[in-house]
Amino acid sequence: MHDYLTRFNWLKDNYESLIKKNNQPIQQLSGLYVRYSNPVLTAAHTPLMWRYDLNPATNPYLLERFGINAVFNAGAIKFNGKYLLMVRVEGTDRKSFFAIAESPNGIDHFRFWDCPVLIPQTNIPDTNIYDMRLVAHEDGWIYGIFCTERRDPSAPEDDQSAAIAQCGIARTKDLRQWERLPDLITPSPQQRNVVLHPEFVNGKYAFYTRPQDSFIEARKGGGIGFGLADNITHAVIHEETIVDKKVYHTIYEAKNGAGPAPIKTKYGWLHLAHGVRNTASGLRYTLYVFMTDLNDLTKVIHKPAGYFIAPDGEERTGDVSNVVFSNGWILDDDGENLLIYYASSDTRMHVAATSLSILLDYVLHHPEDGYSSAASVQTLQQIIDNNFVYLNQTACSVQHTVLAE
Ligand code: M1P
Repeated sequence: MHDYLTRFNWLKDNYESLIKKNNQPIQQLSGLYVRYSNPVLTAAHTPLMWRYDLNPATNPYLLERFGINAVFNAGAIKFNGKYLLMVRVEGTDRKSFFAIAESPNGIDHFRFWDCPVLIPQTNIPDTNIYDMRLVAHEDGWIYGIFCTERRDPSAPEDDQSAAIAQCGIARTKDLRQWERLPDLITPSPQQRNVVLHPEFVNGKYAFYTRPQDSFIEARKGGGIGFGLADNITHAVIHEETIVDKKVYHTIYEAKNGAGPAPIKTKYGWLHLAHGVRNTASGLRYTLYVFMTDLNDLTKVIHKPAGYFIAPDGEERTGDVSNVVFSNGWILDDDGENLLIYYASSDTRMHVAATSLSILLDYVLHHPEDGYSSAASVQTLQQIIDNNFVYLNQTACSVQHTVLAE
């Protein structure tokens, strides 16, 4: 009993000091956002009540009875004045489930609600559910759009990894009781990273999709798609239009996917997405930003070149290394402060803080990709020339010409 109590107090003290840790901003060279010194959520943030049977009669050694492997890819929403993350919690058994953690300021002191979220099943039970996008739709519901994964029924017995990913839909008014709706039906054999648009479009529900032919690779599919469904209780998309496609030798050459639901601004809809490229050490996931037209949601009108957030420092390593992934952001009530929640390497959650003004400046003014080295040099030279002019000196390119003569 003495050992039990010592261990219990040690666990409790460690847990409380982790939750109470203050997060410090870290300025970034880019000026686009600030990172924070600590992840906002890790596996160690999950309540002791989940991981341990606290009864010394049945767990005298106070061993973990339920292992949590990782906490990542969270949907986000501000609700009743609190910043909520609906997190993908992954057990050591590899199954994911959803749980909500709450913070008073969105930056630190996130604490999980007592119980995980129970998402009802459809008549084809999910094997694994993950990556929820929380969307407050103008119809008055809060939707949870997530990935549901089941074993591919056509796979031979010796293939135990072939899976089919589809889009699950649940809705709630209070984030506690969830109603499950039938899965989204689309022309694509696999769907992941589906996001509901927050407004009706021509009286219909609009979705961003990611058509793909196989479970991991986009192959002939890929790109961020867009489609309309007549209703949400039996959501069917008959036609997917590609809004933002894969492109050779970019950060989204292998595949890409929508992040959180886009934010409406006076210039257009602001999107955060992830792009995936191939490297010798495997896939690299980074985040990028683009804007679509207010009247034509399938038209990209601004798209800065390259990534907005890439894995940095400890973010680079984890269960699936070299990955940043985001499916949640919160634009605060002032319409200006913007918190971007992103996971690193399928392991932990972080926050990056910025403002809508900065993000708009970025999306409107950061140079676009010219899709070649020569075009990049031209873009760079233009910036240098402008700087020389601004600094009241002869433009660099002119100097070069003069020197060469
Ligand atoms: O492992 C990296 C990510 O891989 C998937 O994303 P995508 O479908 O774009 O490849 C998802 O499983 C995601 O959860 C995961 O973080």
